[in-house]
Amino acid sequence: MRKRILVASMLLVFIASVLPTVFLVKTAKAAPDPLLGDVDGDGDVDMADLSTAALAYGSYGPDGPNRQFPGLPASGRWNPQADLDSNNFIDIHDLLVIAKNFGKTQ
Ligand SMILES: [Ca+2]
Ligand SMILES: [Ca+2]
Repeated sequence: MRKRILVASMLLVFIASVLPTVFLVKTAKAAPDPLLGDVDGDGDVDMADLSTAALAYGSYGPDGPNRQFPGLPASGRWNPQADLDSNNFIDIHDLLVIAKNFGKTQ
């Protein structure tokens, strides 16, 4: 009889220790993937994103591993959020990312 009580007690302790972990795993939400083309980060791809990227069109970032113009500082209109392909330059490829995802929301 004592052995059954001991086993039941150990089982209860085990369940009590595991239950919060199971609850946390079920309720935890993974962070959503970033929405490609969402330049301003508001959860959709719309004209605001396109106009922000268009204002930065032709600008380039500071020297970096993907630099386009070695030795030059970032141009005045440089907006790293609009550099959607991370090549340190805002060009048609960045606008195409927005066009492909235009209208999408998270
Ligand atoms: Ca947006
Ligand atoms: Ca780019």
